[in-house]
Amino acid sequence: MKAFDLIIKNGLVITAADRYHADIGIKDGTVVALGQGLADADAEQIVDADGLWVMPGGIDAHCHLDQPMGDGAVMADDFYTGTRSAACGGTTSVIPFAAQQKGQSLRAAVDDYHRRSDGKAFIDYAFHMIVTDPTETVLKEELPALIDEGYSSFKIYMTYDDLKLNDREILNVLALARREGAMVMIHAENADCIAYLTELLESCGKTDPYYHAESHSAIGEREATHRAISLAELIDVPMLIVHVSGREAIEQIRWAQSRGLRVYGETCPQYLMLTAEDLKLDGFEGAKCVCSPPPRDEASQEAVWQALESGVFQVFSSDHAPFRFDDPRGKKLHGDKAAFHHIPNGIPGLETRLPILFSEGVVKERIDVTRFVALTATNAAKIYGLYPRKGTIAIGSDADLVLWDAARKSTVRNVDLHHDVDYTPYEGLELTGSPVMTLCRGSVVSAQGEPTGQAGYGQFLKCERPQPARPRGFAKGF
Ligand code: DUC
Ligand code: ZN
Ligand code: ZN
Repeated sequence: MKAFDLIIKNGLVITAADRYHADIGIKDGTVVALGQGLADADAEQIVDADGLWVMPGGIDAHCHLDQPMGDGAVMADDFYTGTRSAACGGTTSVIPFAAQQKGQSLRAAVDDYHRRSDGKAFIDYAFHMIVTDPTETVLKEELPALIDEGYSSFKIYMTYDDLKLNDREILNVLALARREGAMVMIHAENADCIAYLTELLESCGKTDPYYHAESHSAIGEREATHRAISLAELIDVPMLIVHVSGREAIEQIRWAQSRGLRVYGETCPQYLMLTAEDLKLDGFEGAKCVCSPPPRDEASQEAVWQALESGVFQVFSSDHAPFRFDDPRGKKLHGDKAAFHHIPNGIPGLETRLPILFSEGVVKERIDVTRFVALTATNAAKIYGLYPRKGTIAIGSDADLVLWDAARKSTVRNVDLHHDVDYTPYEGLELTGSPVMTLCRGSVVSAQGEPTGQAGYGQFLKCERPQPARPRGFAKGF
């Protein structure tokens, strides 16, 4: 028997810490050797990566697949099309959400999500939970048991009537997370600010998609971000603020971090590439860019770049929330003249996440490639308890790799993507750099931008209690 199933030869290996030329020896899906001049004769198969960059496969730590919506809208992507698309974009693990409906047990939500994912994924996956109903049973029994079983992160909401928690409920959930060592993600927008502005805009007849952006104000996002941070400080528990859209919220996170709080931040491609002006596209077309929080303005885009560069943000996710545009179960759920607040929220982005950050960030020299790796893979693995199995290239880690052509030019076209959404907000965007081959546990799941893997290959990943979820230890009495 040969020492390796596969050697990836001659590539430039890049991790969040280093870059060096090396061959990678893979056995049983795991990296077992890193060195120069590994012998061809020792491997069943050779891939020559000469001229290519070899990076950890992406981890998309925030995406929505086949998530039941409750209002009649249906997500365009399930685990089959979603993970296929992710693989073609260089991603090897995804962490979507098992969402609890109010009144539902969390266990039932997780079981349902396993049924939805079972046998469908091209790449590996874990679950975050969405906690909408933190009853005594959920807090005292279900969450501790589920965290033990490998669901060590959950998202809570400060807005949306069917999802939001009040401050007291948030405190209860944070205290539980502190006791159990789980990571809390929070959607920080002020629900009453949104409701007030929505009513005001509607009463003036301002109902076009663009007014979604006005109703979800940066001030409301800032207030909620500050409040979330304060609640986490009170309990002394780390927290990750998801999908941060711009300057105001960034200032709050930077302030928290400068005071030594374990507050982490995530942003997404839409906050770099889109502005509120994109919601003004002709007719109903602006609905294609309706997501929450909404894209802001150019100054905010710049602030997001600076926060990526300076380390305010640890995680760069897609927040892929896929709704078809021309579909009565998608963006046109309430017709093509629907008021902005009836448009399903979210945009696609699983496949374009890495290429956009690489092209706009690394090629344009806004961020260094090691930070690119940290933002797209390593930090998510650490923050969600998957490291070092995932998110790096090291002896003993899963052979989750993306071979990258740093010079290849391409243009984003929806027809070339592998999700099941009928548009991309980035149509026509010119990119430099793209994935040439993606391997999940040593198996090639996409090549030259096309899927080569198999549904059902992807495995469910149990997440450990993350190190970054540890409290600082100063709170008394909890
Ligand atoms: N929050 C998300 O995380 N995704 C889509 C819409 C939303 O409000
Ligand atoms: Zn959200
Ligand atoms: Zn989301």
